[in-house]
Amino acid sequence: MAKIVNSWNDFDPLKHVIVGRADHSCIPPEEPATSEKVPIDSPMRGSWGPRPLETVEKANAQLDNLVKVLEERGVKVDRPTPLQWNAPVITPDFRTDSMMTAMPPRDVLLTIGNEIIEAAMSFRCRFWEYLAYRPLLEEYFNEDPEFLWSQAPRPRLSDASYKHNYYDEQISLEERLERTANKDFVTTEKEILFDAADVLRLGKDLFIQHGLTTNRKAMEWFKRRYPEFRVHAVNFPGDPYPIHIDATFVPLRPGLIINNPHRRLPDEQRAIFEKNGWEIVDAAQPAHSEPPPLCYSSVWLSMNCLVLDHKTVIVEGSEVYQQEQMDKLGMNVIPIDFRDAYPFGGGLHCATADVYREGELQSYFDDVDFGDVTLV
Ligand code: DAV
Repeated sequence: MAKIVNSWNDFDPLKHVIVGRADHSCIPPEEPATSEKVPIDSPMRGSWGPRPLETVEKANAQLDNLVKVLEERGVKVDRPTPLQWNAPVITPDFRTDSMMTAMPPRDVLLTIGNEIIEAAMSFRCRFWEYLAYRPLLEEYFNEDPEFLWSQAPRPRLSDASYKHNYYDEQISLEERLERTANKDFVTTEKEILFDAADVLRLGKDLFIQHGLTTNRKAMEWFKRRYPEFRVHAVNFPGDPYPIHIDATFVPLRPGLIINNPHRRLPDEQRAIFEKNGWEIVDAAQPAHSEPPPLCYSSVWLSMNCLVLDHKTVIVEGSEVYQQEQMDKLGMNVIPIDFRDAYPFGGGLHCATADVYREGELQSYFDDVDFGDVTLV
């Protein structure tokens, strides 16, 4: 029987990956978690339901092209089985009137070595999203005797999981930034909540962003669940909507990370990297001043790249400044048009989830005298 699942970081040679699908995607109705993420002046506010079919088709065409490029380079690609997302979610604790998508597998599935964990996501509309990946996980389980299939404790997502009246009036950008700096987010600490895309895996160290989609209790869970790992809470004060670490802090190879210049890692946390010989460089400016229509994410999807190995990276086709910077940093860049997929849940990193990367578990941070600042 084959070894199918193995991945300890985002940069070792990629051999097997899941690429999302946009079919049946919906804009979910407002709920305590999502109303905080959708900017107040976005046309997505107040309108929900199935996304226009022509936008689904365009996104799927770009996702299919990504699959083709990966397969041409010898990467095996699997695809999820989307549900009919235009249906309510009803549990003993809440009701919401539609689900969302199977476009960003990165949010749902966290691969740590030979384990894939179904995340404890905070959006009610994403409560059943992991079901789209079940056919694949069943297959991996049947074929790979070492594959560990896990699910984080299922959150109940009752009203107790959210702060209420958190944004009952339009709040200013300054106030949002202040809340980020004060680590004041919409989710409470009632239960364990995290999106997989908030977890940056660097071998034995997990850097987890505390933000709108991941709380401190999740970090405590990681710490107890993986005692052999070092778990670090990181926070990026310049981000008014801190959701997912992969348009903020993106490793390209051992020793090199690009950091969103508007969301710099605080100095005391930077020191950990510098002390261990890592270079953190400001990412290039995005080529666009606005995200595409009906998109949740910011223009910083420019840095949401998919690293294929220590020298090769896929970058969005129109992001010329990011491509140029990657080139200067010694990476071979494969440009791929992907903006039509952005509205469905993000960029090239979001749209994928690791199944197999070559390489073993390594410790990249041997100077482990981190002080108190980042340890949970
Ligand atoms: O900058 O809007 C997007 C990350 C999506 N996974 C941003 C973060």
